[in-house]
Amino acid sequence: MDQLKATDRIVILTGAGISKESGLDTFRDADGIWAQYDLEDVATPQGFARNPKLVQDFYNARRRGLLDPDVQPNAAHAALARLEQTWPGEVLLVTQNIDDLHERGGSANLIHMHGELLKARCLDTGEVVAWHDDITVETPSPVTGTPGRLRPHIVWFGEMPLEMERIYQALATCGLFLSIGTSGTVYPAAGFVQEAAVHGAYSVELNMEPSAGRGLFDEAIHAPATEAVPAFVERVLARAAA
Ligand code: BJW
Repeated sequence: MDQLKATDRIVILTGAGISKESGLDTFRDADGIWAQYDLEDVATPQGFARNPKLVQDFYNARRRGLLDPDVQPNAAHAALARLEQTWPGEVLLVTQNIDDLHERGGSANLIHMHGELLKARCLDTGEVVAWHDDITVETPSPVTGTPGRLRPHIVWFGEMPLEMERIYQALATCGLFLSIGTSGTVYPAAGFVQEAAVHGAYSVELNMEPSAGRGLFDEAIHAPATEAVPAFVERVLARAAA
């Protein structure tokens, strides 16, 4: 990391592991979401077409979980907001998470590449609206008034993640790439480290355990996010002061 300059852009990819200590489940840990649900049923367009009620109920439960007052941003979310606010160069946070804990933690320059749980999308117009309530198979779209034409604003398997052009532009021009709390198994996010590295970025993984892409990073720190991220952010900010 010795080459990192204070004017360099930093790109950070986060995954479910960063929100685990806030009380939200990851996907692929032993107690994770995919141990309870078949992803083909709840996270694909085909699953939604087969059984919309099952999919709406799955996201209704997760939306209610996110809105639980006990679920709050943790020290890792706060540290990334401090980095964005203090680092002289640009800090772009790209999250795979559909929760809003980064925003609540104070981050502003943020892309939700897999969508947002507190938004819904009209199936007829594509319009995206803020949404905090349950959605049933009869809920009218607030855009057209047609019942049953509203889906969670989530990117499912086989669908194109959001804002990819902006993400790849940032990856091609960053000096530091961080990957935090993600297993590195879902593409295209799992390939971001190679994209950044090929353009000369220094890359660091911060995760509880070695990810699928561990060998692709220049450095790895394996510890809970609430410990590893604040300490690493202080290390980066020390470079701005140097
Ligand atoms: C801690 C911790 C603590 C725990 N501190 N750490 C074959 C090869 C390559 C690609 C493909 C392929 N076949 C299909 C594909 C493409 C497919 C894909 O990647 N599949 C793979 C499974 C193989 N990808 C897609 O379809 C994507 N779209 C796409 O590629 O578009 C192009 C295209 C379009 C059209 C046609 C064809 C191509 C879309 C992917 C959508 C992902 N959606 C989900 C669900 C929706 C959101 C939701 O419901 O929440 O997004 S899946 C799920 O996985 C979710 C997550 O965002 C995503 C990543 O998971 P994440 O965040 O990494 O969580 P975990 O649980 O896996 O890992 C957590 C980590 O944290 C662990 O390592 C823990 O150790 C750690 N941890 N506690 C720090 N306290």
